[in-house]
Amino acid sequence: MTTTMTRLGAEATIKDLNGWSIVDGRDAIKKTFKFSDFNAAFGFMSRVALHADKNDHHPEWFNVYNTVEVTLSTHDADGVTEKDVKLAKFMDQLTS
Ligand code: HBI
Repeated sequence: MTTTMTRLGAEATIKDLNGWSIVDGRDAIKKTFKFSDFNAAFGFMSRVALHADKNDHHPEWFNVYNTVEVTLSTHDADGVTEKDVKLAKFMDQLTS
């Protein structure tokens, strides 16, 4: 399966997603995930990490205990692409 590298723009993208917002001053999207504890947060990160590496598309993220702050952008395109949408949807599915 091929994935387009066309920049979609963060604004257009979040309409299609659940709870994501635009990063200030950057063509990127972000979402803060909250879990019951560190174990649940790290479980989520582990699942996402394996998926991300398989697809060669990786999140920027920051974890403290039960909170994972995620930023998605396609570095090679310097903006939000279909790859970010797919990864965001994967994360939303894991947490829905
Ligand atoms: N992850 N978010 C993101 N954006 C990229 O452009 C990217 C990536 N992971 C790997 C990757 N690109 C590779 O194609 C190389 O650029 C290392």
